Amino acid sequence: MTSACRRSNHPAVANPDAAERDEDEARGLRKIIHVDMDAFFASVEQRDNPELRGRPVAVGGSSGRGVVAAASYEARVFGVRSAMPSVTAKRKCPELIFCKSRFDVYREVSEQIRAIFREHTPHIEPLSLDEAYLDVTEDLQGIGSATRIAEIIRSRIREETQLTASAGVSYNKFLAKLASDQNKPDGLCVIRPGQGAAFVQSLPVRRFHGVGPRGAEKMTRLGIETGADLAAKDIAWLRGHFGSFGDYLYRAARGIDLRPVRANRIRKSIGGERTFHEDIARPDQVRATLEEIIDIVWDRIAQKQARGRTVTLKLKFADFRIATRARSMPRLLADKREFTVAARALLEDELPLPMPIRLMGLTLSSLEQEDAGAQAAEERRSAEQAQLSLL
Ligand code: DCP
Ligand code: CA
Ligand code: CA
Repeated sequence: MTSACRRSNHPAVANPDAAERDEDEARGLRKIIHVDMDAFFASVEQRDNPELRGRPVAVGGSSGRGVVAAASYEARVFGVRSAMPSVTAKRKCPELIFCKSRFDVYREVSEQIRAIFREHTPHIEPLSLDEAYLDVTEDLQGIGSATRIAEIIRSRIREETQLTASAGVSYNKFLAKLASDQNKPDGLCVIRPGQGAAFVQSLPVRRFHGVGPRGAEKMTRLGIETGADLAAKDIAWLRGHFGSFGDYLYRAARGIDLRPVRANRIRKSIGGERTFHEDIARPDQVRATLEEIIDIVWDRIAQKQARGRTVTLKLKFADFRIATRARSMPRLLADKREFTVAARALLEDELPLPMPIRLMGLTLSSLEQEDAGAQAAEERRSAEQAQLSLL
């Protein structure tokens, strides 16, 4: 379609010109790849059963209420799509062959492709079994060109799994995801700095990640069909109609996306609470309950290997009033004993209770990773500067 995105199925893509690359780096632009497997479940079934190759295949139940989970590209020619009732699919394509899903195999392939991603970067954000964002601004093998890395990954996936993947390369997640969809199946698309806004504005808004069919309908009602229509609206108008999603849309329409690739979503707190069948008030009962909650919550903390500085006790009284009491340490709590001491002290300060409680909860916050969060915010700010400089 647009000149921004040439089709390229060959591994031997030349590295982008070195001067151009240095310029991106000087601007502080990131290098993001989005990889997505082609007709994932259906391709796995075709791989494992040669009789299915080249034929229209649907993964899912063929019975009355079944739906199609995945359709092979041969089936798509007939209009068969994911989430379509199987009855409809059969009507559109009488030759359609139905296969049962085999999640253990899909999970295995998913693990194989993630291992390939890890050869290039630790910054991997999976969106589902068959796709992920990779930040290769600084790649582990020092290859330097995101386009080259995407081609290497695609050919490694083919080698290891006998399946094809498509990839999109750009300077943010939003554009990389649009790009991976552009030349499917077995395609690659690169959106270079300076091409993002024009690329986005040429597309129908239903292709934007996060818009969805309902969102697209609402936009049609508002007279918005393409990225260009969206770009014509000011931010106040977008916020008025879409709330905080309006901010995302405003930037997306200009090819700007500040979201970092997140290997693990940053957790702000970890905890648990319990609502009682009958309200409790007696100090011995309240203390015993606290001990149980300490055990449950500490298990979770240990499982996630979380470390934090703040312990918060939450009490909900019979009249539904909620009291929270927190205690912060100057350093990370070392172990369960310190957590217990803090929790008990918080409760003792509230005893005797002014009235019975219906709920008690405990959380640990000011977690270790929050510092990483502050760093990510800083990175976002400089990424915004860099992307704005393209406009
Ligand atoms: N899936 C599902 N139900 C849906 C959509 C998808 O069970 N409504 C499953 C089956 C797909 C897999 O998730 O194979 C990946 O979904 P994609 O949306 O990435 O679609 P495909 O990989 O099948 O096709 P494409 O080549 O368009 O990516
Ligand atoms: Ca896919
Ligand atoms: Ca997918």
